[in-house]
Amino acid sequence: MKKSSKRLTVVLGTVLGSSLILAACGGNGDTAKTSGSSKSNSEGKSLSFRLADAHPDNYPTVLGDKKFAELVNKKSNGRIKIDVFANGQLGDEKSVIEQVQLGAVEFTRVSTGPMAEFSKPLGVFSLPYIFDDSEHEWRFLNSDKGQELLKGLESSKMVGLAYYDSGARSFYSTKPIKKVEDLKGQKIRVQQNQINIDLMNALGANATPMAYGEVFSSLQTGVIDAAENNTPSYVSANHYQVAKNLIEDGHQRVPEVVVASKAIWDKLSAKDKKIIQEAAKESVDTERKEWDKMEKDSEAKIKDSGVTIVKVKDVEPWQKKVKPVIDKYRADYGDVLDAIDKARK
Ligand code: BDP
Repeated sequence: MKKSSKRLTVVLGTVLGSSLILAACGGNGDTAKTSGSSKSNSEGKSLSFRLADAHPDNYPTVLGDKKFAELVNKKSNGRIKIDVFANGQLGDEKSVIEQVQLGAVEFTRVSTGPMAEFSKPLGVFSLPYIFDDSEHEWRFLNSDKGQELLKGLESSKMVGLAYYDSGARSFYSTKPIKKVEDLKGQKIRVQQNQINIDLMNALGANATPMAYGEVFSSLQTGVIDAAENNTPSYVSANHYQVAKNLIEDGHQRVPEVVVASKAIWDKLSAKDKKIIQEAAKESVDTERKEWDKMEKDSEAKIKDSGVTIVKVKDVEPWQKKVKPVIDKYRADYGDVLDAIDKARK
């Protein structure tokens, strides 16, 4: 390890917790807090890792993370422990991704929205109206091409373990929105990537990229007029209490990913890698079931709380407006878009 990067990791370790200091002292193959013999990989050692998630404790992704941690613990007979840090305790998604790249945080569950700035191929999920519904999306995610995108994270110092569900995103505002034209001139918070900025420009709106944790107060104080997300986030982050106009256009389906730090991964034994990979895949079922439940609960809560809901029956005028965005990115994502088309029944 180069001297400068070692110093950076040690500083981060001091700030973020003791497990990282051991990671910085690597070289003998130790990862995070380890004990046991000093073999050149993780074989037989006790390991303790952290997983970061932006959502609160009862949110589907966090319940998925916890299932993942539980399965890893069980499959390793208690030898590998993963502590889930929910509520953005370890930082916003962008900074957590950077920490994962450094190996300072070992695992995270993040949205492919901010991930797109770190692994360009994942930007495809920020393109508008590319999936018909959840079934279409999952057929693609489970296809060879979908899995290839997960694998592609390795060139960005991460290992993609699984996709989690995140439904469809729609707009909500402090101002009335009845049709696509009403978005014109509104200041809309978006996830931090360039495609989202282009998307808002195409709609005649002003894009304001910012971290998820800042959206509630920004809506409340009028820094932004609007935002967009799935209904479980709209409810659990309390955005529905301040932005009371929801228009269900479902412009994006931006899946979540569970990733490991490649710096840590490379030090694991083949057996431990297998345990972790299998556990992540098996946890998807829990997350998806919890997702379906929370989507229904959120819809009910929104209805009961005086939110004005407009359901978009015909998305064609919306698709027309955002076509320049697809045209701009078709060259970059042509093969993936073709695979997405093929995943249509
Ligand atoms: C939610 C994702 C979360 C993102 C958030 C956002 O689950 O990971 O942080 O959107 O809009 O749907 O940034």
